[in-house]
Amino acid sequence: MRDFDEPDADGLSVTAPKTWATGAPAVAHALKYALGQTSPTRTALTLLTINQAKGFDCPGCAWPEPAPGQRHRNEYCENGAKHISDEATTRRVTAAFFREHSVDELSRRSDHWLNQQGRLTEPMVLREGATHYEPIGWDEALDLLAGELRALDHPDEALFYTSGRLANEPAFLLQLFARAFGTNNLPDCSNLCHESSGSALGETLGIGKGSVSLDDLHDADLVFVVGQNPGTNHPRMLSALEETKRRGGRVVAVNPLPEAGLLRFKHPQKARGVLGRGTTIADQFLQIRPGGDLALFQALNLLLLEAEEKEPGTVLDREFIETHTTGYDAFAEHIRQTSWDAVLDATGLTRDEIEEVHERVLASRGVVVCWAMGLTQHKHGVPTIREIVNFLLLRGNIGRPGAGVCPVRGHSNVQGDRTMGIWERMPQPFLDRLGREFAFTPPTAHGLDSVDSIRAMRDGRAKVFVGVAGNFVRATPDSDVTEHALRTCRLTAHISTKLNRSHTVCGRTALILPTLGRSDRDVQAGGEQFMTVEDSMSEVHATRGRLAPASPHLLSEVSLITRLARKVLGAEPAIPWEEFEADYDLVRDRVARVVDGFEDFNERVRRPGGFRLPNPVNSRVFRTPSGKAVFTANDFTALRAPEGHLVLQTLRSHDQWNTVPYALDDRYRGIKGGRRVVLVNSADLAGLGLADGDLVDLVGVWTDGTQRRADAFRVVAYPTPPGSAAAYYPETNVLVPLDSVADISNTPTSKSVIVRLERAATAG
Ligand SMILES: Nc1nc2c(c(=O)[nH]1)N[C@H]1C(S)=C(S)[C@@H](COP(=O)(O)OP(=O)(O)OC[C@H]3O[C@@H](n4cnc5c(=O)[nH]c(N)nc54)[C@H](O)[C@@H]3O)O[C@H]1N2
Ligand SMILES: Nc1nc2c(c(=O)[nH]1)N[C@H]1C(S)=C(S)[C@@H](COP(=O)(O)OP(=O)(O)OC[C@H]3O[C@@H](n4cnc5c(=O)[nH]c(N)nc54)[C@H](O)[C@@H]3O)O[C@H]1N2
Ligand SMILES: [Mo]
Repeated sequence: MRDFDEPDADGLSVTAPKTWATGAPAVAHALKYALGQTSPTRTALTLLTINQAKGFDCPGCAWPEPAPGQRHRNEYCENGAKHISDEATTRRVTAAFFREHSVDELSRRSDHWLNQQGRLTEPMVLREGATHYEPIGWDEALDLLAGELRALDHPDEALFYTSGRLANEPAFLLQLFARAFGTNNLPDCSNLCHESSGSALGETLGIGKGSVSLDDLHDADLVFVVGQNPGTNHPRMLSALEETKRRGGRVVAVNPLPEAGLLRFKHPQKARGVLGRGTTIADQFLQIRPGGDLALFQALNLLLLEAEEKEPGTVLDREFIETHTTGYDAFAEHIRQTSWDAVLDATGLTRDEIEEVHERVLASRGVVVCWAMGLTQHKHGVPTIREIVNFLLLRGNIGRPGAGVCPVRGHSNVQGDRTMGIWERMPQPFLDRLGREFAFTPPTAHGLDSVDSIRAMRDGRAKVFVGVAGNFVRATPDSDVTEHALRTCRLTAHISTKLNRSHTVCGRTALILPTLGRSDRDVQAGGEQFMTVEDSMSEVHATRGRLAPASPHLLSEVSLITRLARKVLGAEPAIPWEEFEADYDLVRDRVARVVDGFEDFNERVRRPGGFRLPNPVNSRVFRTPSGKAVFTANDFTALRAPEGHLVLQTLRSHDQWNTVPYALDDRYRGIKGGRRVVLVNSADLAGLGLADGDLVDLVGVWTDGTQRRADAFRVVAYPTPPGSAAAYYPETNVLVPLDSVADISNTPTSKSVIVRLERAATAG
């Protein structure tokens, strides 16, 4: 499928990829984007309060802030600044805009164009059979949605999708509402993101979260950065790694692409960073084949076992293994079967490279492994992360300073949303506490995750879709199938700040319910409110918007959810929705009683910097059935495309935030002015009879014989490992089959799509 009205590849220019990230140009880029969206005063007001103790949490990513006294005046990055300017924009989407543009026309606009129209300003409805959205009052809009929800044969015919933009208070209320209504159908962006991490860590360590703090990272002797592009997606992580290195730690980066930020970093807030060569981040860079990480860690584990055999008692932490783990014997036996030929084939690395990493491990006491989508979005994502846990357990690198697991989260509050109960399979003890607190019996059957929600809509089992933040249609795989699924709904409703494609792929009736953003001031009957978030390292703190709301007609997410709940459930003395809307402290009081680790929530979150949730793993308490950390035996296979095909990964450019491209450049990779590019190494191109600059269609092939097509991509010769390619998400989501998911976690395999390149019939 040709992707809407994306500009043609003609405007595109390609130069050599960069070998360093951040630095002075980054700040200039951020300011340029900010001033293109809003006024200098608003720019100053927003950028100066991002991530400051009394300001708002940067919605750019989930990387933690240093303790209040140690923050930079500008504790944000280029991309966070772009992100916040995008929300603080002075551009507006009004009723007149919707009169002018039909839904059909809007559905043919690009993601970039839709986002550039500005902030949504008033509730809109697309009535059955209509061609255009029209204004609707808040009361009528919520009545309409409540009426459709009440008319369902069963609450499980409703879906409540959320994205990690949602703060804790509305997240808690949303899951409470869904469960009081009678369903656990709470699919979220985490299903598409770090679900594999949650599955693997929950099973092996008893909690699906990372264990390290910023201090642990600084103090580590060795940090692995695996399957992650921090220069673009977590720029502030580079400052942390710079500190690790300053203290003598070492960094090993594992990635199929030589990403700029992994190689060298120039700190934008320090003079030497702006002027100098910057810090070399990776002491060792392993250009691994896609999907090869499980084999790599298995080989490292084999080397550790062999080293221990040679010098017993010097390599493994025997005492830790004995006291705190189970499954070691079966694991060790399995590891001893590892074949080096198979490892080298799967990883594309040399044995020397792997031995060098092994030497670094032996020389290091504290080891931290960080990872993101390069691991989770593969078929074997869960076993890969389990193998990383094995690797850390062997030397007792769990539950002591300077060591541990660090899944680097994406959305600023994606971790908090889970803590608040946004999960289709929340554990029974949580449901019991929730039910006791609010005097009802929550449903116990597991709900639908994101992929299963698409199947349910497709098959007519789900009929009302409510999206709270996010852009479901563009975040999910198999775009044609997903769009069709949404169009079969009786009603689709989106609580959003900005226009996106999900608003244009509508059920029989559709609602746009515009809401306040992070940077907007939130005033309720009980006065000015703040909300709270939890970052990637379990730090919980307040976030408070400072700007006048984008429009006087906006409702906060809390208002929207509580008002909807009242309309659907009626007056319910056990759940004081109206009081919750007036005063978010009252919501936090309830969170304190339902959610582990939130005692005295209101008091503690008002302290500068907030508080850190306890992670039992750090006291070597493992909430697994055996009460111990679990060694697992995992099998790897080499990820290979058939002859004439490539393994395609779908990733982010530097100028996008998830489904929303802010601009059409990817500076560090040398791409300018276009997004329809496919990066392939020169040897593969030669073998395929193609050359840099050619125009091709990407044709996805799937095991059931079905094919999927994304048209008109410019070929860019790029140092990808043999047999693999890369292109941007969401333009390539159309190629990811709905049934191509990670084992156990059900996460789409966005980093391994089998494609072939067909010369495009016509240029442009
Ligand atoms: N500016 C900006 N910041 C963001 C986001 C954004 O869109 N823009 N999104 C946020 C969100 S929600 C998330 S989840 C994170 C995502 O952060 P990342 O995970 O860094 O995002 P991706 O662009 O998907 O990059 C995946 C990386 O994994 C590598 N990779 C792919 N396959 C493999 C593999 O098999 N093995 C290994 N070792 N590496 C592999 C890719 O080459 C790439 O460097 O970023 C968050 N921060
Ligand atoms: N092929 C492929 N697909 C992927 C990925 C990939 O790497 N490859 N990555 C996956 C990952 S990691 C993720 S996390 C998902 C992301 O999926 P989502 O979280 O669903 O998508 P976003 O692009 O973050 O959503 C952007 C929209 O959120 C709304 N929004 C922004 N701020 C707010 C707010 O404060 N409140 C409300 N109510 N709305 C707001 C705006 O209307 C905006 O248009 O995509 C996934 N999809
Ligand atoms: Mo994500």
